[in-house]
Order: sequence, then C-alpha cells, then structure tokens
Amino acid sequence: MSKSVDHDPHHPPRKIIHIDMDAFFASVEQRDNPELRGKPVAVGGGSLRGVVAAASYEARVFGVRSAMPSVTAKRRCPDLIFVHHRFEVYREVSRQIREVFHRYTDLIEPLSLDEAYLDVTDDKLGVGSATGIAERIRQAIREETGLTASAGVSYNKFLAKIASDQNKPDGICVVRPHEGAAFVGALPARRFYGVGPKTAEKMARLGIHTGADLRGKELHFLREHFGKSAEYLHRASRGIDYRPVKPDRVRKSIGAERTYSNDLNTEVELREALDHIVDIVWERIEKNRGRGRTVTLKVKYSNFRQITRARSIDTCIAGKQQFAALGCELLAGVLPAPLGVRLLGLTLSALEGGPKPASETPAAGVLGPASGAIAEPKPTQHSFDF
Ligand code: TTP
Ligand code: MG
Ligand code: MG
Repeated sequence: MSKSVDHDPHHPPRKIIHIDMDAFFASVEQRDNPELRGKPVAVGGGSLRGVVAAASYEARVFGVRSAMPSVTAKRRCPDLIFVHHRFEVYREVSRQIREVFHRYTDLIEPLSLDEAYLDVTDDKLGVGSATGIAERIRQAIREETGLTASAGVSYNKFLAKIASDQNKPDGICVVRPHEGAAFVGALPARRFYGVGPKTAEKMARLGIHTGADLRGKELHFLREHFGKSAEYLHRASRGIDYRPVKPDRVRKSIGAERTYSNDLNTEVELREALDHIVDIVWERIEKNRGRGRTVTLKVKYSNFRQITRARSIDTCIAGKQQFAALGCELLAGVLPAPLGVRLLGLTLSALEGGPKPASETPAAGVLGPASGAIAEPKPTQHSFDF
C-alpha cells in the first residue's frame, strides 16, 4: 500500500494545529503557589467521594491520572497534595490563550478550556508555516500565562490531536502530509479516539495492536467486529479526516452543577445551595450575554437517582431575580426531598440564536464521507509549508 496523502477532493490541503495545555489545572496551581512546584499535585476533592480532575506530571510518575478516585490516587502516591479547583482562574487563562490564537486565525474550535483546533491554512499574519505558528503560539502562551502548552501540527484534526499528545509536556509534533500514514501505522490502537481499554483488548484478541494492523483489515471485517465504528476506524487508520474546524459553536445552554461532600437534607440547606448555584450560573449568563426562556433544575439523590424539572416562559428571562425565582419555584416542587441530595444543578436553555443542530463530538463515523476508497497520493505543493 502506498503512503497516501488523502485530501478531501473538494478542499485543498489544510494546515491544522491542535493546542493543549500541559496538566492544565495542576500547572495553574503550581504557577500560583511556588510551594507546589516540583511536587505531586492533584486538583480535585481529597474527600472519600472525590476524583482527581488534574494531576501534575510529578504525580503521574506514580500512576495518578485524571478521573481517578482520590482514594486510589492517594494510595498510589501517599505524598500527593490535593488542591481545590479555582475555575475562575482556569477560565481566565483559557481566555488568554484564545486571545493568542486569534492573532493568527479566527478559525478556532475550542474543545475545552485548555485545548482547541486552529485552521491556519490562511493565517492572518501571512506566516505560512504551520509549524512556525505553533511555535510562536507556544512561546506567547509561555510568556503571557507562565504555563506550557503542547502542539500537534498536521493536515487534519484527527492527526493534529494525536500529535499534540505525542511529545507532552511542553512538546510539539509535526505530521507532514507524506508522513501521516506512517505516523498512524505506528500508533498503538488504543491511541485512536474512542478505543477504550475494552475495545483495545478486543482488538488485541483479533491481532490488532497498531494502526498498521488496523489498516490491514478490510472494511467488512471491521464492520463485523466493531459495528458502527468501522468506517471511522477504516478512515482513521489511513490518516483520513475531512472534518473542518468549526469556529464559534453556538451554545445550547448555560448552567452549573455542584456535587456536595455531605448530602443536603433540609429545605434551608437546599435553598442556600441553590442560591449559590444561581450566582454562578447568572455570572456565566452575563459573561456570555445569554438570553433564554427555559430553566431546568437537576437533582441527584443519595441513591444516585436523578430527576430534572423544567419551566419555560414566553419571553427571555429578564434578570437574575426572575431566574432565581424560577429556580426556587422548581425546587419547591420537589420538596420535601425524599432522600438526601448529593448534586444540584441549574441551567438556562432555549437560548436566543440557538440551538444549532450539528453534533460536535467526533463520534464514530463522522470523519468524512462514507467512501472507503483511498485516493492516490497527490504531489505536495511547494507552497505547502508545514
Ligand atoms: P486534559 O487536557 O485532558 O489534561 P491535562 O491538561 O490535565 O493534562 P495533559 O493535557 O498534559 O495530559 O484536561 C484539561 C483539564 O480538564 C485538566 O487539567 C482538568 C480537567 N479535567 C477534568 O476535570 N476531568 C477529567 O476527567 C479530565 C480528563 C480533565
Ligand atoms: Mg491538557
Ligand atoms: Mg485538554
């Protein structure tokens, strides 16, 4: 099989950068508290119920990872220092890096606070080299936030995202058009988006350990064993991904929720907790200049059963007082609580200008047209400077 540089026949080759901050929440905490530097740090609750949101690279040496129960993390790393999260600070850094991105392109698709895809095919400053832009961005982020970011540079989103993870922390990886197939071929199968431990095990039983193994399988074989993910795996194993960078996704809702370390039982406790959530959500609504008509309350009980109650009005909610009143009314409807409450959430939706129907998750099967054909390699243009 020849190395394929496969491009959407309807679009010229793209230059895509994926930027992702290193150990984001943990690095921010280490930046702001010198005592934490060089030490194993976990951001998240240290309580019995807590989970690790972010782990510093020093903590990862011990096997501490995001989403791991805090108890497990502490067992693996007895000296682990737990730090409470400070979302406002992370959001501020997120705004700062977004501002850096905008110097080069407005085609920015944020995936979370700490990462985004950038299409720099036609960058604003005429730099031309995607690698050069990625390096400039990493340097600006370092100078302006005191934090490090890693970058992946390639000709599509799939490759750029994997590449940004390749040389973390504080690394860059460039996958040039003629290198895509070899790069994907050498990847362990579990590095493919959507291949979790279970699927990876199943693949291993079928003799699929790497991207190259995956590429060696016929589409019908993949269909038989992996169902709906077959097309995606077939394309991805060839380094093909035609998805464009989608800027400025319209939000469908603005909300917040809180899990409590001790269940809330009384009406007073619940009302107080809701007041606090109203404050948080309303601040977000103002920041996003959101205007919406529907308020939804979410309640999760101590037995993990979850209910939601919603109320819509005819016109957009006029102010915080009305928003709070609707929230209170919804809460009143579920009182007295039959069980302790472990989580409360409040959301504003039916936003003006939204919702947008397009799905935004790179779910299986969305990486391009359903054709399984591999295009012949096209000659790389001289101006295609990576
Ligand atoms: P990631 O970019 O996945 O991870 P990271 O920045 O901590 O580490 P790295 O990229 O260097 O591997 O997530 C960004 C932040 O999102 C992370 O710092 C904390 C938060 N987060 C959670 O709260 N829960 C999670 O399960 C994950 C994966 C991340
Ligand atoms: Mg990160
Ligand atoms: Mg990330």
